Amino acid sequence: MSDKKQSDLKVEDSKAPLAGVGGLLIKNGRIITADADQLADIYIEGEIIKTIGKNLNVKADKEIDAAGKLVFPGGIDPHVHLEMPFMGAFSSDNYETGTRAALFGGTTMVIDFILQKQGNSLRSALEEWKSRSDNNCVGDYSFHMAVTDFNENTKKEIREMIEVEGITSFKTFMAYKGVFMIDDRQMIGLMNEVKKHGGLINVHATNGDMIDYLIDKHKAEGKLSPLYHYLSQPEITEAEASGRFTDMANYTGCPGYIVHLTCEGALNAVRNATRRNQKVFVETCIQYLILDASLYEKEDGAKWVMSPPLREKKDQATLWAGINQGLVNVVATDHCPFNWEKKLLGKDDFSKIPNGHPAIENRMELLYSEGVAKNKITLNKYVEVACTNPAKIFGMFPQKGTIAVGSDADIVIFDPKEKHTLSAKTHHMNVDYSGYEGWEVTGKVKTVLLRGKVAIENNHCNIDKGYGKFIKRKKVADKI
Ligand code: DUC
Ligand code: ZN
Ligand code: ZN
Repeated sequence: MSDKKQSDLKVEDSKAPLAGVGGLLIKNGRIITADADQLADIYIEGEIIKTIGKNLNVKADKEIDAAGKLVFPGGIDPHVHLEMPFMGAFSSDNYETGTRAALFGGTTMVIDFILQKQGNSLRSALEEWKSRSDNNCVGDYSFHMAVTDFNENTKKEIREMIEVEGITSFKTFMAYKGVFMIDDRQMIGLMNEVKKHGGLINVHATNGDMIDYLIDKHKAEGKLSPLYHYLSQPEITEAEASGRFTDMANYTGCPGYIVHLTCEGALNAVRNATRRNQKVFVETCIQYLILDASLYEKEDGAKWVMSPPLREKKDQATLWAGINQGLVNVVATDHCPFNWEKKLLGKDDFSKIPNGHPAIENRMELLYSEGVAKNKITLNKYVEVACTNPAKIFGMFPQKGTIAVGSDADIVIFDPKEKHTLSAKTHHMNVDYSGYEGWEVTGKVKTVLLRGKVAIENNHCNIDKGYGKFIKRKKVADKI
């Protein structure tokens, strides 16, 4: 263990006079941030971290002994879909069950997606989403705004979303034609407007026309099983769109963020773009790092039908390497659960299977177990991609995403040795299967604090819906 990197851990002198009274003290933990690793105590007053130091002299109301444990900033999952209307169903976790499950898994904040309806305003979409989320979240949350119809009216709403609502990132789809997809002309217009006001464009970067062609072809040939969902979205569809998106972002000078990047071809497109010193961030999701397309040949392959689909082992290797090269900046989930009954809507036709898979609760533990415990990434890198980079990229740092004096006391106490098994029988997500049933995991989230409150303790959630706060975000980071 290193004791020397301390750049964002401000550590007080242990012989200092009384550092606080009341409040909550976490003692003897091994505190990990994106760039530090330190044995120290954390003293919290109200919602905020007041002091960090060795052997703090504090008379606290409550003490938690974290000896032998890792202490991380609360996880931030910037890609979730809660209670989202999609493909004939609503995703099965609502704002209460989804944010609670997230907390059980060490994620204290999520960013969900509002979807504009084509022909309607961004404002009306925001109101619709607020009607489901207001006062219903257990954990903290924010929204990205998906622009599915960029026109003169939408254009006027961009500034207001950023300046007034604190919604600074705008999602675009290069696929799902007729529902969510915008064409390149709209993309360029939106990029210019978003850039002008200091925002960021998120993109689902796959070539919708190529995919629609392949779906129709497979269906005409009677190829209808979940395997053909995968075969309708080959790597080239993602590589092409990722390259086109980064070219358009470079041309307009707008910062970009590619969501759920899955494969070598797409990452190579970004690698090229970064040679132009362009600001383009990359997110992958936990499933693309650890699951592969062989699952589509199973009888229950619909469980893993998501877009983009799972890929090959060589793509997993590329993504792990991309994390270590600093090309992949974030590990999220694209949590979008549907109960098995809904997945069966596509039992005779893969194109009718609601796309999405549940992972909001599993991300932090799986990334630790498969990444850190198997020596693929360091502890600091783990915190960087799961907590700190999402906060920086989406304009919440250092309020969120780190353990530092003055930051929100969003903290995870983690036992790196405890082994357990993932199962739908024990998870807290509102979905009747697990994509990781029987998966043996090393490392367990034990205690979670959200803005100073002990939210999760002894496998119990102590806070109710309504505690979760909407976080207004600042303009996007210039660099991370
Ligand atoms: N992909 C999914 O799998 N689900 C929700 C939306 C998306 O793009
Ligand atoms: Zn997507
Ligand atoms: Zn998504």
